[in-house]
Amino acid sequence: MNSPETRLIYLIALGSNLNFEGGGPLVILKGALKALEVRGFVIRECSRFYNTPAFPAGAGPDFINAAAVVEFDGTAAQVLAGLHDVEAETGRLREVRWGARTLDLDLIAGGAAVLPDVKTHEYWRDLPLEAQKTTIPPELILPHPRLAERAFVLVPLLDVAPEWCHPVSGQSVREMHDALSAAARAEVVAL
Ligand code: PH2
Ligand code: MG
Ligand code: MG
Repeated sequence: MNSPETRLIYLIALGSNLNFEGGGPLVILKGALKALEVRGFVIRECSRFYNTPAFPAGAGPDFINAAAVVEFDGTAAQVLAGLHDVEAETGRLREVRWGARTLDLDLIAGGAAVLPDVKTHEYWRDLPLEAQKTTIPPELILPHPRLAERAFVLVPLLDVAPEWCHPVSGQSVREMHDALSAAARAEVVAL
């Protein structure tokens, strides 16, 4: 079972770059936060909303991204199931990897947990970009293996969890954010 000081606090990244039932990405993300609350997630902090260019470049319309610190009385697998349910409610089809999506809820971290283990985490973290396009991890990897590379995750996270420390690298969100290029950070623009 989770221990209160670690596994009950989860970091979640939210993204959207398509409309759903007439609502744009901002409406979708706000609706997703409400839907998470209905499912028992306690939203401790939510970042500002940011306009971000799609990754990889040219992959589709700009995203709106945000990040939240949530409390949940359950395991990472249960959190992930809840995120997938909310995605499905919001019209999310399981589509092309990195393609456009109505709602993307990514589990970024669960306290200081490393899943499934440090060696496997490092394997996925160090996988070259080309291989990432064709291979998807068969199991949940936490923290999110691409966390340190993504301005559209780290800039919002800096709003809500600047002191959270990556359990493998030892770097804080602030340190990972500051290590991004100025150009990458500048692409993430608060609404
Ligand atoms: N999510 C992706 C792929 N590309 N690009 C941006 N800017 N924001 C995202 O949330 C995002 C992305 C796959 O999860
Ligand atoms: Mg994503
Ligand atoms: Mg996702």
